Amino acid sequence: MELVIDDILRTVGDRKLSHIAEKVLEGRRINEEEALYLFESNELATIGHLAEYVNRKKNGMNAYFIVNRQINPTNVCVYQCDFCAFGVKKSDPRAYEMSMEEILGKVEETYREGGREVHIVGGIPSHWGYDKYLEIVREIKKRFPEVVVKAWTAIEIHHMAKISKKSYEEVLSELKEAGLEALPGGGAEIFSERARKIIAPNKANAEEYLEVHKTAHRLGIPTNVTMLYGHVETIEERVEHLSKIREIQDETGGFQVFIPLAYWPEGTRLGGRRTSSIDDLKTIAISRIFLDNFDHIKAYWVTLGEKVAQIALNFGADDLDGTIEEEKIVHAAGTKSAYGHSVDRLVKLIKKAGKVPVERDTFYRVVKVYD
Ligand code: V47
Repeated sequence: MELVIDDILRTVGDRKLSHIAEKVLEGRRINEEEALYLFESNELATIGHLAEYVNRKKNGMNAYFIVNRQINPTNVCVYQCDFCAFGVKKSDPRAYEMSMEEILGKVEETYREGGREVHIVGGIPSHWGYDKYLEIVREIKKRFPEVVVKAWTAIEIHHMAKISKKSYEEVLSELKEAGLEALPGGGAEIFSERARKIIAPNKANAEEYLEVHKTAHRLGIPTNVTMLYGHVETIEERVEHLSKIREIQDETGGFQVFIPLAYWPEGTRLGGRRTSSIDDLKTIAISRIFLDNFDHIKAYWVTLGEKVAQIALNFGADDLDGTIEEEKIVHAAGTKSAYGHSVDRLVKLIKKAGKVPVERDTFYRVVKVYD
């Protein structure tokens, strides 16, 4: 690590950045204004070094992945958010809905291949009752008790509460009883009311999303949290998003990992452009530096692409997500990454990035080290 510190101090050319670097190296928290300064800075290498310094103190040379599968039971969605190319109306020729047998068949495939987790999220169809969400969790857990069910975003939980006229606490307790063990981080998008009004005006707002997560933490359900960036949000709104997350983590400690999600525009009503790799790496690195109370930052290879994800593992990220098998949401919006990866491929990607591949479970317990 000495070498990294020397490099950082040698390359810092401006006084403000130098002051921020000192704070980070001393393990002190940076404030919103300093995070903003980093976003506005072009000193990408310095920011990356600092982020990697923080990451190595937390995770050493480990880079994590999980053998998992994403299952999206339906793409029918009442919300029709402008940034999303996955959700469609029921009448759309692309609309699909998986039967329970199909869902269980996918879980079985994953289980036979050593899968530890199923990550289940989908569209929100108006014809599904609350029981449907409970039944999917219950049936999977009944047939495959060893598989961890990480299911339903805060948006889906909010919807379930609305249609069942129950509180978040009741819904989450009943899902936990049925076998749900963790919540994925999807649906956060960007917390800013201004930007949310443009990209996702109809679904649960930031307060509701965060209240679901806080309730889950109180009930002992760990959750992940995301930020969709690169659409209409400003840099200030990104920092505000990170700040809200850090505040809640201080209160509850229930977030396992932060996942910045780069926006893909193809096939969306919102349109726009792809993020640059410089923006992707900066966002990962600043997240790592700012979120000092998070253990893990995920470089989601689906949105970043495999190459940038590898670089991100040296810019503060310590996790690639997993084998996934069949990613559908970001592929609908044009990502050119694979739909899934074999364990061999993920191990190679991590080794070539200079890190030690570590297979983990949903809760970041080590399953196998590929030394
Ligand atoms: O909430 C939708 C995003 C998310 C687009 O918790 C898009 O471990 C880019 O949340 N371009 C779902 N992104 C994926 C997600 C996730 C993925 C991996 C791991 C975890 C975890 C969570 O995908 C949505 C939305 O923010 N998304 N459309 C798009 N056009």
